[in-house]
Amino acid sequence: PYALGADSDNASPSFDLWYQERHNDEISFGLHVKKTLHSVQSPFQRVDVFESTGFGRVLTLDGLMMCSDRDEFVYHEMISHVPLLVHRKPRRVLVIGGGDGGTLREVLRHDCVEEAVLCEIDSEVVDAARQYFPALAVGLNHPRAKIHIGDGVEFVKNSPKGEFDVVIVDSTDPIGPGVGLFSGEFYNQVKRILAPGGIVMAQCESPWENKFDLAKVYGNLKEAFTSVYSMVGTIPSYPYGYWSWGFASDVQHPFEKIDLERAKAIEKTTKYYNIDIHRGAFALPNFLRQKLAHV
Ligand code: AAT
Repeated sequence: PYALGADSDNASPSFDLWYQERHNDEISFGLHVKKTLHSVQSPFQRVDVFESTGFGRVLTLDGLMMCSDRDEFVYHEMISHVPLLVHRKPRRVLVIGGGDGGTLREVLRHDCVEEAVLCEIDSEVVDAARQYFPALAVGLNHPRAKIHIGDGVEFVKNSPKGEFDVVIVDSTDPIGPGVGLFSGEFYNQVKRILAPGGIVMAQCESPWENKFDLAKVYGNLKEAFTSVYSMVGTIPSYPYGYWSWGFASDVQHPFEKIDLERAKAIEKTTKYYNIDIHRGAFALPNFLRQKLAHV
């Protein structure tokens, strides 16, 4: 009848503990917390895991939502399958960030990928995923995955020219350790380590967030690559529920030549991605077209 306490299995959402992500000084998103599971301060950020009644287990970094059991599939499928199904034959893939393992899990569904290298700055994220997110950590434990703990900016700078077919920037927001992963200088280095025909796919925040300069980040991508496209998708637990990613390449169009044979096999295993979604994800509303008009 009364509040049972946040650690109780049948906690009532009317009472107890709530998590709130403050997107800015005006807008926030909240979840009822069933149980807090983990909280550590790493040298880079605060890492928390909790069980929510609405979205299952949740990973936050410095209090910001990174992934939830319920909707992580949208982000991880789109950031991975779109570039991998446009590239003719992706053999070597680099994931920067993504320490939860979700992107690796999707990348390694592609049998043509011989090795997927992950460069995550914070080992505490990898450890938390292994302990609390077994469905994501399958990617980290995959025999064709190679985990490197270090700064993605340095890793890219030190990688040989033409080393990767696809680079996926699965990074945090452009604050804290993630800042360098949105700069033009970084994207130029990414271009250097891509083999001919290479593609970069980068997490690019919500088009609704006016405090984040989307045109600047897409502009930085455009400094390095001849064709840059914005892709959008719906992720309920991320700010505004509406997300964008940047697809950049010197030669590839993001959906005119999808490898349909491989895509048909992949779409049998996915919960969000399918060939229609792939094509439709590049259809942008006018307010976003306008934001990117000068890119
Ligand atoms: N897979 C979806 C979750 C993320 S996590 C992004 C990861 O990038 C984090 O684990 C963070 O530690 C790592 N990271 C941040 N900066 C660097 C860096 N310089 N080098 C390598 N890894 C880094 C993405 C969330 C999307 C944003 C949601 N608001």
